[in-house]
Amino acid sequence: MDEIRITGLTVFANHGVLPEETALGQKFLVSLVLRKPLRRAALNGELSGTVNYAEACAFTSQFLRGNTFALIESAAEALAAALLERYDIESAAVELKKPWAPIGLPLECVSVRIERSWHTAYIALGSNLGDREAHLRGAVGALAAAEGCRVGKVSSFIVTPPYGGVEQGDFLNGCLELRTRLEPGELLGLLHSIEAAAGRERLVRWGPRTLDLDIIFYDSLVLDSGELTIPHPDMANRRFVLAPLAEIAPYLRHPLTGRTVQEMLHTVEGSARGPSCAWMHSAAQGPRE
Ligand code: A4P
Ligand code: MG
Repeated sequence: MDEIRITGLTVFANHGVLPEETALGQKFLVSLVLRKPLRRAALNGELSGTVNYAEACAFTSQFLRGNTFALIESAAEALAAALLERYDIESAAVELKKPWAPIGLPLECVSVRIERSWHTAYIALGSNLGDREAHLRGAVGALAAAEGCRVGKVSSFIVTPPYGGVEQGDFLNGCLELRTRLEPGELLGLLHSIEAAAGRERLVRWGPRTLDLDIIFYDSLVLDSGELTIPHPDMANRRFVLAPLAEIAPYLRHPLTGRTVQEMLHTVEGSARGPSCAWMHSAAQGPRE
């Protein structure tokens, strides 16, 4: 990925754990690496297609002077988040050097360097209790309003029979594309809080719920932490996930099997075809089969 690099911007600011650091301030040196495709701007010569580095320097300087953090880690984290929100960039690396760190020993400088990015996640939504559509729409709204999240494509919502053997009402299911600065565990925490706000109770595994939000994909990450499995381990068997996902990302590939969403959907539909497969679609969309 192309990069815009800013090196050694000097800012006098008040970050530090010691009272004299916040009271008196000291010198910081900031270096940034902002990643985004630059070819189009390069060929058009249009400043709007790139990051105006003069403006980015002014913003960075103002941000670090206008806020006070005990840790340079926190200052770098907050600055990276602010840069990702402000500019149309894929990632921001921030290095913050403290050449005058008051440690009572001579040193050249102490520094932190972090890199933060936008990620693309796909979230499956499901509800089979209460006003199902209101629960799904509420979840889309809550994700759109959440810090560090931007909702992209949203599928239509489809009515599906319950999967998993528990006798319960039909589900309304959908999928959405989410651009997010959150790490996978943080995203799961956010999904749980949105489920809780919709009155979700965990009584029966695979049982009825006002709202279920599952992470299907997160970039091409493969993760099994015990608490979180990505890609969702059962997604390839679930038409209620694959059908809406195929509407918004048919050519997305499973990072382990290499199969596209559309291919997985065809397999599930092939194996489920028969008189017992009574898939229904939302009234808004009309019958599909
Ligand atoms: N967890 C692990 N990986 C993930 C992930 N990728 N995304 C953990 C989200 N959560 C993940 O989930 C249990 C735990 O799974 C979470 O705390 C998280 O740490 P849960 O939502 O609390 O419990 P659950 O939903 O009852 O179990 P599970 O296995 O998540 O069920 P699913 O997969 O959510 O399926 N039929 C139709 N037609 N439509 C549906 O939407 N949904 C289910 C539930 C069953 N049948 C359905 C539908
Ligand atoms: Mg779940």
